[in-house]
Amino acid sequence: CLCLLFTLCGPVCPLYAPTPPRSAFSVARTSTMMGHSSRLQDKPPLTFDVEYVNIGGHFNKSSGLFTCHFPGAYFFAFTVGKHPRKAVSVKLMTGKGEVQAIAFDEDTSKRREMQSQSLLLSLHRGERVWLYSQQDERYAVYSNQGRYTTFSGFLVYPDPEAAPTSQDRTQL
Ligand SMILES: [Ca+2]
Repeated sequence: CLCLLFTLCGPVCPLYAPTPPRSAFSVARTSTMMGHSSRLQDKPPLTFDVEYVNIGGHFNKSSGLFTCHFPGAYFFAFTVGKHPRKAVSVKLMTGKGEVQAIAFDEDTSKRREMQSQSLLLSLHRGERVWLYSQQDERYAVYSNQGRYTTFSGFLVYPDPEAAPTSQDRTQL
């Protein structure tokens, strides 16, 4: 009987351990995205078509948006391909369009190359994270079935208030 077990071991009983927050994604693109100049001021997210992992379902590959469900410290990493004769400029964006980091290569040679970036970010609930590729004809993100372009992120440490407090556990 669980009631008896709980009486015996109380809140330290492993049967009553709360499920830790889980949030992790890893996605790839299998096609190139060419930049296009636009008079619009919007900065559309880079989208993806391959999903390796999407634990919690917090990343939407069609929209390119990650939405934080558990406040805490998150690790993000992305690698982008440079298209022949184009430059590459991809920014990691949060919130209302704040730039957090950039992967950049101004080289417009015919070479294909790759650039990457990684960082930890402290996110609040509902905050969004996405990649923005410079919308200009001089820029492109290269990829193909070899999956040059990937984006990954995961929760490292949830904020203390996101986890049940010892008081919450006592009330179980
Ligand atoms: Ca280069």
